[in-house]
Amino acid sequence: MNSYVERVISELKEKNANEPEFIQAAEEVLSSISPIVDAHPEYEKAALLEKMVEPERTIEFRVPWVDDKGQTHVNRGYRVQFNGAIGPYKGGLRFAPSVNLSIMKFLGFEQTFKDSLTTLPMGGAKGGSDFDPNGKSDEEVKRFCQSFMLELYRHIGPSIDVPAGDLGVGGREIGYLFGMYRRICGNYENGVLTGKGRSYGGSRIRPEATGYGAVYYLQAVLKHENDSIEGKTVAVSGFGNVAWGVCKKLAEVGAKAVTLSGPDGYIYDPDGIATEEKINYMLVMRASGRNKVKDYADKFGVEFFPGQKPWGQKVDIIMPCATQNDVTLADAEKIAANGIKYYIEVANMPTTADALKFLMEKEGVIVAPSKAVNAGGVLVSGLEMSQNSERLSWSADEVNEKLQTIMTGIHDGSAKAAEEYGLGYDLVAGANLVAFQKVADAMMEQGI
Ligand code: 2IT
Repeated sequence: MNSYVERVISELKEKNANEPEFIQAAEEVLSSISPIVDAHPEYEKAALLEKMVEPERTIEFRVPWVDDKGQTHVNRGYRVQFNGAIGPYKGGLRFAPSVNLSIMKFLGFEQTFKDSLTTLPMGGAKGGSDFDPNGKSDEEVKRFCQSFMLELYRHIGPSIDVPAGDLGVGGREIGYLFGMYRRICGNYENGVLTGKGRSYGGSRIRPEATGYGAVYYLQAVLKHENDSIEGKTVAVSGFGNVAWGVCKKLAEVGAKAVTLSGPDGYIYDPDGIATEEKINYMLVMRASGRNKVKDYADKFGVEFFPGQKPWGQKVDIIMPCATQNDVTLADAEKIAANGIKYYIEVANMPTTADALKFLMEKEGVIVAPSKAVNAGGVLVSGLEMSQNSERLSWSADEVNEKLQTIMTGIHDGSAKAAEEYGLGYDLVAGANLVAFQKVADAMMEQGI
C-alpha cells in the first residue's frame, strides 16, 4: 500500500477512535485507491486525503417535540455536509434510535463517493436524528418533522444542500418537512428536498429507484458472467422501501426474492415475494409501524424464523437490503459454504469488514459494493432536482430509462477501471477508484 495512504489510515483510526462505522467506511475507500495516489505525489503536499476524511461541516442540534399526552421529548438532530466539491451537498435523512455521529459520518462519507458515481453534480451529506418513528402517531411524527426543520432550514437550499429520505424517513416525512420549510422561507423552492410526493414536484420512479437500480446493476453483473436473471432465487433482508423495490423488479424480470427480514427474524417464502398482493403487503407492514416481518408469515402462511437472519438459505443471489453490519463473518461463511456466487450489497455498508474481506478473497464469489449498487436512489433524486429546476416532469419511462442506462454505466465503468489497474473483475476497488478520481480532481482543481 502507498505509504501516504497508510499514514492517513493510521491517523484516521487515532483521531476517530470512538467512531467505528466511520473508520470502517473510510478505510475501505482509502485501501482501494493506492494506485491513483502512487501516480499523484502532489496529493500528499495538498493533504488531499486528510481533507477527504474530514467533513466540511458537521451540524448538531436540539429537536424538542411534544407527544400526544403533552409530554415534551428532546432528540438530537444532525447534518454532516461531508464534501461539496462536485455539487450541492446531497444525501438522505435517517430517523432511527441507532443514529449517532459515527453513523452520520460514515453515511456522509459513503454518500460523497456514491454521488460521484452517479455522474450527476452532487456532493455528499447525511443527516437525521435518534428519533424512533416506530410506534409514533401520525401527529407525533408531524410535530417531530416540523421541529427538526425549524433548525435544519437555515443550513439547506436547492443549491446548498438537498436532503432526502433514508431509514425511517419516507414520503410522509418528506411532505411534513417540505411543508414546514415552505412556511418558514415563504417561497416555493421545492428543489430543496427530494423524494417528494407527485403532487408537489416529486419524480416518477423515485420510490422504486434504489431497488430497481440495484436489480439493473445485478443484471449487468450477470451479463458480464454470461448468466441470466431468469429463474434466479434471491435472499433479501429488510422489508422497507429498498427491499420492496428489489422484490418488485425481480418479479418483473422473472426472478424471485424468497426471504425478507426484520428485527424479529426472517420469513422464507419458497413461491417468492412475487405477486402484487405480497409486494403491496410489504408497504402495509412498513406503514403499520409495528416493525415485525412475522406479520408476512401470519398473512401468507409461510415459515418464520424468530431471531435469525436469512443468510443460511441456499439461493442463487444474496441481496442485503436492511442496514449496516447485517452480514457477519459467520454469515459470510454460510454463504460461501452454500456455494453462492453473487453477493450484491444493497443497504449502505451491510457487511462487516471481516466478512467483506472473507467474501472478496473467496474464489468464485462476486462481490458488488453498496455505494455502486444502491446509487439508483440518489441518482433519481438528482433527476428530481433537474426536473424541479426546469419546472417540468418526465414520464416514468423517461426516468426509468435514464436510471437503467446510468446504473449499467456505473457497473461497466467500475469493471473497466479495475481492469485498467490490473485488478481483474474487482467491482469494490473499481467503484472506489472511479468515485475517488472525480472527487479528487474537483478538489485539486478548486484548491480546497
Ligand atoms: O443512501 C442514499 O443514497 C439515500 N438515502 C438517498 C439519498 C438521496 O439524496 O436521494
